[in-house]
Amino acid sequence: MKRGYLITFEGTEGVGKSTQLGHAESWLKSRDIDVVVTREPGGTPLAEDIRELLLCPRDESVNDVAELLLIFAARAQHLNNFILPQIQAGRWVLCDRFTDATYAYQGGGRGVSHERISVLENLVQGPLRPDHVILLDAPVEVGMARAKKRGELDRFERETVAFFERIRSTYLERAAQWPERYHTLDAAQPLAAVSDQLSCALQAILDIHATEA
Ligand code: Z5A
Repeated sequence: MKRGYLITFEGTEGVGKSTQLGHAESWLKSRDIDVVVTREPGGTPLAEDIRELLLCPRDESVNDVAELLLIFAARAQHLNNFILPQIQAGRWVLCDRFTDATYAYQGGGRGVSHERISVLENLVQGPLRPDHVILLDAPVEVGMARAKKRGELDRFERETVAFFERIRSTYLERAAQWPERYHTLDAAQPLAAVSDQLSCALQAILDIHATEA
């Protein structure tokens, strides 16, 4: 059986990843593609428990390496118990965030070295990397304003504008480094216009894989 693909959705907070992931799911399903949707941190019961630990605001300061290890612990569980079996069964996995988020948040945001992240990436994932990354890019203030409308902020959402600016820059640097893998959308546009951009990106992805056996 032909293997499936891993398509991840990335961006700073509130840019519309979850919303557009729903659009991608419907768009692909309407073209008879077997799709499953998941998220990080999370995606299995244990990984969702780790997500709670990571997002919950707390008085104790969280050490950067402890945060990094928790993220990769959740990823190891999610990858082996969910993502890989789905890809091997021929399904397309749409994942709300993956390791590009670690480079952006823990690397760009917290200042953990990319070399250190890369060691864990290789340990947990071996050679696996997302086949495609949909990057929703918008000025930080736009996403923050959208996220704030939802009420209670999690531990990451309480960070400063400067923190999210570093994250956005890291994503854009990575998109420039791997243009064949990254599809960057202007997420500051109205919802329907972003969905139109996403449909074009998905068509391009379908065209890329149409010729594969
Ligand atoms: N994290 C990490 O540090 N390291 C890692 O390796 C990983 C994650 C994997 C949880 O992620 C946190 O984990 C995340 C980074 C960290 N924290 N932060 N910040 P998450 O994905 O669950 O949390 P999030 O980034 O904050 O996602 P979000 O808040 O759910 O935002 P979103 O999915 O991008 O946006 P949305 O929910 O689709 O839309 C937000 C609102 O805007 C909503 O009301 C929409 O209706 C509205 N919206 C969406 N698009 C538009 C447009 N185009 N116009 C107007 N309004 C819009």
